[in-house]
Amino acid sequence: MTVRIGVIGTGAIGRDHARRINQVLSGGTITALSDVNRASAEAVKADIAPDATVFATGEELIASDQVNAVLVTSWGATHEQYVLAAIAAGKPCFCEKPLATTAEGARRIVDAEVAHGKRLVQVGFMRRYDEGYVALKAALAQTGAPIMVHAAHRNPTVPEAYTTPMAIHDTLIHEIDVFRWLLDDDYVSARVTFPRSCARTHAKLRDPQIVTLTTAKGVVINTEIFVNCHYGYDIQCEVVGEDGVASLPEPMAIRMRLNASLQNPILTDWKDRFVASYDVELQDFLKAAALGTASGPTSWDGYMAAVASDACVQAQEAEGESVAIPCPDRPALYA
Ligand code: NAI
Ligand code: ISE
Repeated sequence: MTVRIGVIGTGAIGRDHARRINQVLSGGTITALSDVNRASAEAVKADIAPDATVFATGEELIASDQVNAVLVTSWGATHEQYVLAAIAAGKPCFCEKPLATTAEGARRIVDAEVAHGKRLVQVGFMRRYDEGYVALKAALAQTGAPIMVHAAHRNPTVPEAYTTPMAIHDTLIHEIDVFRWLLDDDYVSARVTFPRSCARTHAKLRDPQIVTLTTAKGVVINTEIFVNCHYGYDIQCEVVGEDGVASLPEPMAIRMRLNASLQNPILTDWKDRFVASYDVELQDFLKAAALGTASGPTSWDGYMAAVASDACVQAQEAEGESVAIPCPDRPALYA
């Protein structure tokens, strides 16, 4: 069966996911597009999905019988309404991170999916599909029980509208999810400290910042978020265990001996860093959607990430103070 996909939000990642579904992956085709900026949806139709219908609203797209599954790739604050509409229509839905911009919003999605009684939602936490993180998780069997994690999430630059809390719910949210998965653990507290801000930032963005998360098993995770690092897109992670240390591999790159130096290029764009992971996560979505369900990161994972994100934003405001992170009971649907 070819899954007929409707895409809501055809900006950077919506366009890229539409491309991979129509040009790279198997089992899906883009039949519908919608964006509040209609010209953006029309441009994706012209460039990638000539047979797709452009709908005026996401709700009309979800209701259409041209669509059996939905990709929500609009701005984070609009995800909840579309995911809830997809669940109400009984259609599998891939939602980019964040599932919702507040824990309450993500909980409404969990409750709706539980009431539906079957998984319909996959959250776009693509790092769980990254070869490097998968290998790192496997290596933890040899390095022994984790004690500490040292990590960094560095972007060369971010748009002018990016503010201090976005470092958590737009950027750190990837680490928040991937460390829960990597360590098979949940968070109990968060603390944020700020070094002096770098010269390239602006008044509404304290950058960089250091987030310390403590897990239920007592692992302490330090993550640097530095979104004006200038030199490249760089994701680092080192897990210190009882018997050894395991590190996330660097992306494949050609090492050159050139001009009296040993050089190793560094990527500059998230699209390139995780290109293979996006392919694998969406192939997984298409496979499950063909069966009328979803696999991969769940609404519960999206909710738990939102709970931790909210606590981290509070910890930013309480600079240096520890903020507790609740750990609610997991519904049986996500066991
Ligand atoms: P973008 O700004 O390039 O595109 C978002 C699009 O959504 C725009 O075309 C905008 O007009 C449209 N839009 C906004 N509100 C809408 C609404 N109510 N209904 C329909 N369309 C609407 O943003 P980008 O970078 O593509 O990000 C989109 C989402 O994807 C965000 O949630 C972001 O966090 C996530 N993302 C995930 C990444 C990952 O690595 N997994 C990487 C980049 C983005
Ligand atoms: C962006 O939305 C992403 O998800 C990227 O993976 C992340 O590195 C960046 O900081 C976010 O703004």
